[in-house]
Amino acid sequence: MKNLATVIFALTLTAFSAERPNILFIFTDDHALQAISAYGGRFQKIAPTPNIDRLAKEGMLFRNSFCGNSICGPSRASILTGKHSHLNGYMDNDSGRFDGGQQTFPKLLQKVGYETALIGKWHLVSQPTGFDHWEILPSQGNYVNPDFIQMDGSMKRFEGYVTDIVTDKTLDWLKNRKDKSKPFVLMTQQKAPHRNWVPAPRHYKLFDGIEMPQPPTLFDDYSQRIESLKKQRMSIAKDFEWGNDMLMHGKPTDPRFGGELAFGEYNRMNAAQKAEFDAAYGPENEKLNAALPTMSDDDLTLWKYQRYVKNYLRTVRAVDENIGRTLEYLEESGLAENTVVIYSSDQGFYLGEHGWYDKRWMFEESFKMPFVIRWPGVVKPGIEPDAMIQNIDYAPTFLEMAGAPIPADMQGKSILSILKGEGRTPEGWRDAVFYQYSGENTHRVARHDGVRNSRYKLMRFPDTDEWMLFDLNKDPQEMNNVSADPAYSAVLGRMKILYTNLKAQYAASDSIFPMHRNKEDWWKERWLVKDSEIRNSREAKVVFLGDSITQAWEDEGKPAWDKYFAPLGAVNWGYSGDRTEHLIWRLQNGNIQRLNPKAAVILIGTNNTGQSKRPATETVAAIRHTLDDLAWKWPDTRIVLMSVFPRAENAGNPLRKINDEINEQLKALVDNKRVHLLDINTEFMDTSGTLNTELFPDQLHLSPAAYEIWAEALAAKLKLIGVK
Ligand code: SGN
Ligand code: CA
Repeated sequence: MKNLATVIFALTLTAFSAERPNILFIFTDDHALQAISAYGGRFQKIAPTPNIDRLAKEGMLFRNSFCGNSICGPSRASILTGKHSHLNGYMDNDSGRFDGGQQTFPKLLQKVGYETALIGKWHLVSQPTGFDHWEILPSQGNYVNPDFIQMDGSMKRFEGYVTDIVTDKTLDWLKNRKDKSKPFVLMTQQKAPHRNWVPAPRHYKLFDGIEMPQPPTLFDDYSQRIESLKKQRMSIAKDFEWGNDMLMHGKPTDPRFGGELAFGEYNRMNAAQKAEFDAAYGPENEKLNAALPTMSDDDLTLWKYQRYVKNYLRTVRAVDENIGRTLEYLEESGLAENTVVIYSSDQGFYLGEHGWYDKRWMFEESFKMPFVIRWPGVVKPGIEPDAMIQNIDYAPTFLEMAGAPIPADMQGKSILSILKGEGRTPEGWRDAVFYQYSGENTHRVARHDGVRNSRYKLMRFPDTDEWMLFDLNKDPQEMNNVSADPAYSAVLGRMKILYTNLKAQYAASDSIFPMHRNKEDWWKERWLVKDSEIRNSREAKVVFLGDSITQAWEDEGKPAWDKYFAPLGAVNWGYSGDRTEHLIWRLQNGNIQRLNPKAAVILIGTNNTGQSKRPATETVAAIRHTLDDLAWKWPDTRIVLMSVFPRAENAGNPLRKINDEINEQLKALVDNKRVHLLDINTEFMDTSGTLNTELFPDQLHLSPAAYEIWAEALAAKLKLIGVK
């Protein structure tokens, strides 16, 4: 039987190879739709993108293409896995690291005989997996004379401009493929047009003397929306650096420049490159320096806007030219016919809308991703489908293109039926998309999640417990939050239901979305004190992470703590009332990452159960996320995962049962190497499961005697796993 299956599989493969398409995924960083002329917008005539436009004309262009989390790493992780951030584990760039052991579409394509390659920006911290060939930029990469990490881990520098070099490498790979009988998937991923926008020398003077049109919201005052909007640090007026962002260097005379300027990319240039740069930018910089003393703040903002978008669009020009080169090669080589070409970017971007640069917000400009696809003979040219698609759809789409099965745990949907069906939205296709940005220090954008359908957008800001609702038909610029407008109360109600439903559908939950409790004074106080204490606890061997039951090692548990754990310099990181999302927030913020403990003891989850009866699966997913997070933060730390303690006197109590379910599921998270389980629950009850109320006086918290029992068992466990 097994042999027959193998034969059939091999036959299928051979049959496939003839027709299965190659996939060329051309992907950039931060390319806004409004900077692609095929999408229209204000730069259409001034800064056209003829080669991307050509792809659109010969293929399909999706206007309703969205990101699930508008930043780099998370978008890329969702593309590779077909899953939203909370399931692939890469929630933010600050603390994320891609778990390359997980299922990804390149690995699945390898299994069905595809050759896989990735060249350019990666930004997922861990090394690529699932690629037969890769050559990547370290982290964000550089525009000027970039370095590339090689497959053996070494770093090589290449002279020239990054966008050209990534394309050279792409074409080289295509030309020199070893086994040309195999179909391929090639991801060619540009740094451009990411900050700091340094153009190719041939484009330094492009757009000189041209006045770039402004968005109507350049001087947005953020009225009619929540206060959080004012707190971001991505404002053209206030947050640009004169050196790195405005491309100035040296020591300009006017004090408003703030002294010596840092311009990192300039420092990478050789003498000839510097001379060429200075010849191009020098005169205009001098002019600004001279004019500055009499310029108003608004005039200065306008100057910055002009410089910013020109440089941004110059970097786009190089992207577009290189796409032209690539398309030409596909034709020359005869590959064009059987190669699907996709153009996309990890998220959109603000080009002055709302006064901003950068992304992160669920507003249209950064929520949207360009998505243009050409597939000769399959995709009917010139069509713009209406369907709402998202980056989680790419993986299942590529798999279906290749005739590979789509694993059930991928959350995206293949768009193949849209591609083959002349762009019509298939029956039962989604009518709304989900978004979640879990916060980062960079640019101080408040964490938020939300949903958008074809007409409305609902955003929730958990830190301030606020909502925003926009009517996109009447207010496409999203200037007027109507969540408190009585005329929209029914819409708000419906959108909140949609929000709850989509979250459930994607197994996203409050349990896993980082959350602080700074509104509660005692909590904030404890956070500040504990976080500063940590700086003096570098030697701590054991860290206890949890809720009130952990916190109370400071009270009921103190005698036991002093005896067993104080000698280890243990740190108590318990916060009364905390749920999993609070622990996730605490691990994402502050100084905790600086510790390097031998062991961490985790007891969390009973408040997910007790405060809102959340299902066990949700709580366990959050605990799993915490364990993954710690695998990255503290790779050498042993984890003692405590089974959640029993609650309520009676074994049949519904809350007790949820905790029992949690404990059952926790077993699957344990490998007995890094993560160890300690379950001492039987110590606290009789054989019928009735809780001993002398040990648990309020049927939830422990008495001093119970702490003594826990301490003894835990100390033994720590010893067993080598922590002394
Ligand atoms: C850098 C940029 C930020 C940008 C992040 C994330 N600063 O930190 O402006 O938001 O990357 O971008 S820079 O001056 O170093 O360029 S992302 O595309 O990787 O998500
Ligand atoms: Ca990006």
